[in-house]
Amino acid sequence: MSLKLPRIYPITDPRLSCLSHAEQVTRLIAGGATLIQLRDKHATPREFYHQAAEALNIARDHGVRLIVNDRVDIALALGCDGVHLGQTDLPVEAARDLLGQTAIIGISTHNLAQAQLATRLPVDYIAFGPIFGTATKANPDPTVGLSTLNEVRSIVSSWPLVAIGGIDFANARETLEAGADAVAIISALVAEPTQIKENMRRMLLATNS
Ligand code: 3NM
Repeated sequence: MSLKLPRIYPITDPRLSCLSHAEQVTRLIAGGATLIQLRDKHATPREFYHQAAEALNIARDHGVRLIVNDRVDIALALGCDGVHLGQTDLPVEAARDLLGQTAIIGISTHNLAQAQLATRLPVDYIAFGPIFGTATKANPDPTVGLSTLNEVRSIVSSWPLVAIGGIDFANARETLEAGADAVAIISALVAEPTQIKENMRRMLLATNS
């Protein structure tokens, strides 16, 4: 069965927010998040494991699904709901073999060819970006814009499609209207730690059609 994505897909960032993954997850859930990705480009695997375990306890208490960025081993060890893989991570097929059929597996794509290729992989959603300029990701691919997102929408037909990169209060709605099923967001939600709950709540309201 095809994955039903919530329209707002928040991603944690401990450096940007100065908060633990668990604390960000708590605040995002309070604001209405139902699917959250843990992303950590700096912690050691052991530290990320412990932080993800803490975050998963909170998510489980609230019936919220948790996806781990890059680390299939951590998702598997903890029994998280899935992984989000980049173009240089473990192959999707290998992750599927390890995590099983019920795990949610998403893949990042950055151009039309990658998006096309992703439709032949055992993934549950395809992410595409960066749609707009972003300072959150190191060495981002070239910005693709809404018209390319719209092209990807037709290439991937009914595949669940996540737009990512530079999405904020000003452009989230038009990004969904350009064909994304969900928008994945870091800085506009978590950069200001005291506003995470309110930002999540406002983002849901701003995109309510
Ligand atoms: N992946 P923000 S852009 C993690 O293009 C990530 O695949 C991207 O952060 C991609 O919402 C990006 O702060 C950064 O722009 C998203």
